[in-house]
Amino acid sequence: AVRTPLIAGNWKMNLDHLQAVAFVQKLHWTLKDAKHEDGSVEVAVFPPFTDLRSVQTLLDADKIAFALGAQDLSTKDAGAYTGEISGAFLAKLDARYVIIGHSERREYHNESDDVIAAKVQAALRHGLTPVICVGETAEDLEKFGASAVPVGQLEKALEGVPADTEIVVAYEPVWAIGSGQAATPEQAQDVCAKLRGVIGAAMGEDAAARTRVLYGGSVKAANIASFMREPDVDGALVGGASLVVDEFASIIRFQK
Ligand code: G2H
Repeated sequence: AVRTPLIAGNWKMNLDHLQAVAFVQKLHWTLKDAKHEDGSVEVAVFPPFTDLRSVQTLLDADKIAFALGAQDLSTKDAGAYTGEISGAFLAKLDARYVIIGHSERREYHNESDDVIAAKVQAALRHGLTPVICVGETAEDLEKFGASAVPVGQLEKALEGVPADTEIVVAYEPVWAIGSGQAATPEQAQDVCAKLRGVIGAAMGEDAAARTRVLYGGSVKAANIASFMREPDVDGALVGGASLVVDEFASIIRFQK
């Protein structure tokens, strides 16, 4: 199956709405005539909630071919849930994607596999494509090896997800996040292939063949090509390097 590579910029809690608009404009101009324009690479940005409206307005007004995503959503659709953001709100702002189960949510907000599975269902109710993040900590790696924890996390997240659903999976080893110490391409390939196996078991072989599995964790311009050469790595979820226009543009322009 031919899978369009996805380069996704997870801004985390960076760039206020004015900075966000300036950043997206600059990235767009830096990438003029780049291959995302012809659809051979998909680019997505994941700003903080408070930036979504301004970024969406800019993408729409200037016909910029970046997809928009949010970094989280509520398990609930509406109601007395102070501080929560509904998938319905995100869908109305033309968000196409939503990150679910990022290790920072799992760690700092105690998100369990059950909460993450409920968020996946919430995203699907509103037509959003979940970007489901899984990955092992350094301690898990030592105790169980690289794949057991992410495989278990993905099995839980995919419970009850119909075969024809569009999802994206991101393998982000926690020890590689923001550390400057990326996984090796071989490590990423090994776990991404196993995660594709989980998708196959949960949703069938067609879904496994068409679903994009990303690598994330200290991706930068200097290492993107080595990951993209691996057969089961279909793109990257980029944190720190997605905040620097030239660096992120170079990642988008990767050559295998
Ligand atoms: C992993 C990644 C983006 P960074 O969290 O989701 O961040 O590229 O800064 O390691």
